[in-house]
Amino acid sequence: MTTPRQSSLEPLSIANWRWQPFLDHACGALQPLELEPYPVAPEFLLQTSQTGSKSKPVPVTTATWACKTGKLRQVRAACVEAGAAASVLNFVINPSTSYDLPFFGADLVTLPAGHLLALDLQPALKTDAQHTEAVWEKLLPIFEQWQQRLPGGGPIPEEAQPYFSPGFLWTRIPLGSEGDALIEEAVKPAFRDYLELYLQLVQEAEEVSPERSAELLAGQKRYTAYRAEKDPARGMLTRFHGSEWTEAYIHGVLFDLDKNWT
Ligand code: DBV
Repeated sequence: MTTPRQSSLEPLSIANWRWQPFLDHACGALQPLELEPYPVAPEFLLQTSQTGSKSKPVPVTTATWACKTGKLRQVRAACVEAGAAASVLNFVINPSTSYDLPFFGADLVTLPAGHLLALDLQPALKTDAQHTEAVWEKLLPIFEQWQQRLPGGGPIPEEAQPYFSPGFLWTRIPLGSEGDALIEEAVKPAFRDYLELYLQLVQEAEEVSPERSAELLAGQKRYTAYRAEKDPARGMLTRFHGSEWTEAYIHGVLFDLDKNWT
């Protein structure tokens, strides 16, 4: 059961959802900032459905937690709980283009075949040293510390390269108690460290010129268009909630920069 919420900022709690402690941690870490609700239509705040077979239906919950601050255009968590079929926390922070900041991206995905886990501070302008150097210098030691504890995630598409940092933590972990322990002992602290560094960068960030802001906006638009076009969750969400709802969610909530960039 998930209690309906009036606003994206109200606490989100999904029963038996594997990634709840990660969302709780992120919401807690954001609390010191002045959080405002981010407008999200009711059908995207909470959507329920069923998957599985007619004789063995599995309830599905997809819910959104979101907010904004003076420096962060949109902070949003897409949360999916579908029992053994899927459990997902996709958490993205989109900074305002008035600040030279990367995106925070986390994709924590549990499917019947295992866990797929991605964490990164993703650049809007990957080949621009002014945008990346200070971030990568601080991120790489954190990345190295946790990466050595985790199996590699395998190849990622060549076309995705412009959107990753060298601190892209990407792992696949089998289901079961050993995997659970690895998530607790390495993925959870990595998530905390990446988010802590990100929030430190946000705190230190100072406003940039309108010219710089225009460059950042162009980079953010490329990134967002890529993520919306290639969203690996499209198939799953379409199966759960239909194509019309899914396209409106992807373009209108998850990757909405084109619609809501002011
Ligand atoms: N991914 C999203 C959103 C999701 C989501 C909004 C609402 O961007 C879930 C949910 N990711 C999701 C699911 C899968 C993946 C896979 C359900 C499994 C798809 C499947 O196997 O059916 C990282 N996520 C992946 C993959 C990568 C990432 C590389 C594998 C893609 C593939 O095999 O085709 N997503 C990618 C990434 C970030 C991210 C780098 C940012 C850190 O969020």
